[in-house]
Amino acid sequence: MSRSALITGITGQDGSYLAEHLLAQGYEVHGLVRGQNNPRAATVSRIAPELHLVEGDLHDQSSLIGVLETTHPDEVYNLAAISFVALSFKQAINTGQITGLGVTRLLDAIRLVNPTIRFYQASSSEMFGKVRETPQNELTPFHPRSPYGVAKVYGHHITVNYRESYGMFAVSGILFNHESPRRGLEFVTRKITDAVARIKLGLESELRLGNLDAQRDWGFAGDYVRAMHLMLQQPEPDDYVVATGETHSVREFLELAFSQVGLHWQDHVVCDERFLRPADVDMLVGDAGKARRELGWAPTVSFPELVAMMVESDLRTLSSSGGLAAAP
Ligand code: NAP
Ligand code: G4F
Repeated sequence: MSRSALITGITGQDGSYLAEHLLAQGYEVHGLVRGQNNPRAATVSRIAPELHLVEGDLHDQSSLIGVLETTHPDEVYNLAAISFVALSFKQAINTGQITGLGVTRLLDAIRLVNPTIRFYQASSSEMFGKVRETPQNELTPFHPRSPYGVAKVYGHHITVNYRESYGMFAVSGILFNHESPRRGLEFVTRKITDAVARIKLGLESELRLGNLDAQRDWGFAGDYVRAMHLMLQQPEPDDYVVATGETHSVREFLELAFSQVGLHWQDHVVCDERFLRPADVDMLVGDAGKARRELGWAPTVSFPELVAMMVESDLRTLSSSGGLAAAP
């Protein structure tokens, strides 16, 4: 019999890649969609037509219980969150409710309906924040720098707590930044590649950004969803860092993205303090040694390949839509 999975956050970047990956492995896949007419549901259904969409919201625990009772998943992947760090400063309480407490609502629903379900929590390198050591691994202490990071630390600890308290197969994947042509336009990588394509096509002339010195460990989202699945196939539940082990600045990303279309970023980028954060994470770089050894996981897409993939995709999409399209 085929295995069954429930993915929250199905309309986000990772949701669609994970759905494709699990469907290719023969899973029956259910995706949780919130809202009465979520416009992003149609996009993910187009990407993964065999996906079953179900209604629910991390704010509403009875909706989660209902979904677990009707879909009977063997595995639950909790990808839903307010995931944009800048927004979390403006909506700190909402972020705590969804990105933090939402994890408990889902874990507790699983405990009540079927505690043998295997659970994946989408934890984040933002938990390391003001880093205590470099590179960061599973034992590095947390020092979050945003309401988002604080909420993710809560989500991480409650996942470990349900594992230790109730013997549940609950794991926390501490993933570093991962990007793709499906990345939301609010995140810096996609904001840059979309702008590069618009400027190249003559649709716009400038790009306004905040902190160009920030350094991130950027990988490809398609690689990272494989690690999520592998974590739930292990004999024992455990937590893993997933990262490339390389770090690059926003400035380096700009350099590569603009030069790919024969432009100089210095001619187009304007620093705008509206995009600075009350506190930022200066530098992240992960040590994914444990994931390599125990999961056999390794990234397949290099930093230059990732930038090229995203620029090419935005150029293609905008060229074919006359400058109207946002998501490929
Ligand atoms: P994303 O594109 O921002 O997607 C977030 C998803 O959460 C969307 O599908 C959104 O649905 C859903 N959601 C928000 N509030 C909800 C609620 N109240 N109830 C149900 N669903 C809700 O995020 P992503 O990049 O795919 O990341 C997936 C997860 O990994 C997130 O938890 C993120 O924090 C975490 N993470 C991401 C990265 C990264 O670099 N991408 C790194 C580490 C950890 P709507 O369509 O309804 O808005
Ligand atoms: O692309 P970002 O918004 O991603 P950030 O803050 O690193 O968070 C992402 O990765 C986390 C994993 O570490 C996830 F948990 C989280 O959900 C999300 O997916 O910003 C990256 C850097 C920051 O330092 C930011 O200050 O880019 C800097 N930046 C400079 N100008 C900008 C901009 N970021 C955005 N979004 N927009 C700008 O104009």
